[in-house]
Amino acid sequence: MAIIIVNSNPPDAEVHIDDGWCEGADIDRDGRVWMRDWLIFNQYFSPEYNCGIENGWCGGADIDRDGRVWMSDYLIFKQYFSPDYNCGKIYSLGPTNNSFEIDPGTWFLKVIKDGYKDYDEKFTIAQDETRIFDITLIKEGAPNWPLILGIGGVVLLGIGLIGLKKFK
Ligand SMILES: [Ca+2]
Ligand SMILES: [Ca+2]
Repeated sequence: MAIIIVNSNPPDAEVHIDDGWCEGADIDRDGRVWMRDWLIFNQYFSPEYNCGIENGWCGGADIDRDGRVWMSDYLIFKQYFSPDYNCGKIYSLGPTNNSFEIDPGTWFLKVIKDGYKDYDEKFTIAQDETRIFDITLIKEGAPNWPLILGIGGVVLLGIGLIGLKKFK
């Protein structure tokens, strides 16, 4: 086993880990990598570095968490693109300011508290390793998501899908 110690400020947040949700390509975590994920992915697809914890890694579209949604993310995304439900599950561990035993491997840590942005971090932990996370949660601000996806978004989706087919 491995051990993670998760502290948060403010305390009393919920700690979840998941097994990667198809390496993070299942952006909306519904169990498959499909149209809704593509919409989110497409919205952030850009060579600019502007993703981080403060914007939830561009809504999760920055799959490899390197700060931008670009080719390295696209390669992971297209690998899992399928209408089948075959992505992972979430494990609820308990409240923060605790230690938890987990299996070694690569995990996504999520710390959730009402009124605060979800904290999200990918980590890899070895057998018998102990890792400490000291997390400062950020207050919820303006909504992350545009409320309306305009016609432009639909057109981009169409172009994107044609592009995806070509690459497949
Ligand atoms: Ca999905
Ligand atoms: Ca990336």
